[in-house]
Amino acid sequence: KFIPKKEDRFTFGLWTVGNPGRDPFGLPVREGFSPVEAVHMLAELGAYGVNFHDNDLVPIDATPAERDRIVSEFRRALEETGLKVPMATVSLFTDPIFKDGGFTSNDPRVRAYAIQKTMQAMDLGKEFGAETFVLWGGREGSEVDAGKDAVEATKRYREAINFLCEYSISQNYGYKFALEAKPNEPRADIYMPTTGAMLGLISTLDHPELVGVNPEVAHERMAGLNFYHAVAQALDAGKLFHIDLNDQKMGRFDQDLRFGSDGIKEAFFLVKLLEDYNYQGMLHFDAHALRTEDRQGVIEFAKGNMKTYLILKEKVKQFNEDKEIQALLQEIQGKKLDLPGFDFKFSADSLKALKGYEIDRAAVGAEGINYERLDQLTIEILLGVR
Ligand code: GCO
Ligand code: MN
Ligand code: MN
Ligand code: MN
Repeated sequence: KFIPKKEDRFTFGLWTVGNPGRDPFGLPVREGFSPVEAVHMLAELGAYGVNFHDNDLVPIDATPAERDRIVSEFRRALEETGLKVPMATVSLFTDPIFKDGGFTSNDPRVRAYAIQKTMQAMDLGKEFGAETFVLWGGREGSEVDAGKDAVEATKRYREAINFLCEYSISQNYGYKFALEAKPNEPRADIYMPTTGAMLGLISTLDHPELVGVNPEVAHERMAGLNFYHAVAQALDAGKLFHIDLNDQKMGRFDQDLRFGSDGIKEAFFLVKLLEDYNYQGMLHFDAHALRTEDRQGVIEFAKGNMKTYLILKEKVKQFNEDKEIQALLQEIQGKKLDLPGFDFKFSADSLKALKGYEIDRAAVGAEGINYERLDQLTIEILLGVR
């Protein structure tokens, strides 16, 4: 039970299980899984695929011959295991040239290189059949607002994404782009810090239909926001192209914890949202094992992410089938309005009916809503006593 299968569409970044446990204060504590090792390990655990930044696979200074060798070894591992590469992305944050951003840098030389590097990462992703291209602008931000005009930065961001959409069209790549917001880290303040801000940017693009979002649990929570709500808005907009699952305590540094390891209730409602609304995209874990772990710990970490998702999925089923909960929900959500002609859409009839509406304000205001009982039942499901 709770054994992951390909149909569950679980994916991991090469950078997640490849993480050697380095942090700003300390050296690596383990050897991360190399790309080929990661493919074999994840396939054995029942994952569907792996995703990568260009430089997770091919080092930035690789010669063409090295690139070819790496690509062919990686391809062989994928063929041997049947693992897929559904998503590709680009590192516009590691190399010193990006210290003040890529697409939004003040320096046009850097901006041009960032776009060129992204095109090459798109080419690389396509060699492995990637369909989604994630753009995370980790360095697109500032510490010194005097130095960069934020309106200009927004324009440059748009210009770069427009260019990349045209490139994808010109090459017949058919990519869907997924923009990933984060409020801070590594910059003090990152532009377009929330999923909602990204949705706003998308509506100003030349090809909004090609671009959606890649929300991440940790990123919304670092900002103290409700991730479930952010994902709901993206779903409603038809823009949930990808999702980064992990966990995070609010107000901390970027922790990248195992999915469901901290905010179990919010994780439950997230899984409920994805399952109830039949999200068909990849379930991507963007997290890494604690720095206390060796390679066996990394395997435990990888298994744990998937298992917790599957357990929560079962809890969702239980919640949806629970008679008492459903009766309560019927009571809470099934209220009737007795106002013929009014349907919440503006029309002459609707308007006329609404103008004549009389409500017993005091009585409705005094009705209890029963959320305490509902929430307690939810907790009892999560704690396994129902
Ligand atoms: C982070 C981000 C990254 C991105 C990745 C994909 O906090 O570092 O979540 O892991 O998801 O770069 O573009
Ligand atoms: Mn992150
Ligand atoms: Mn991170
Ligand atoms: Mn991420």
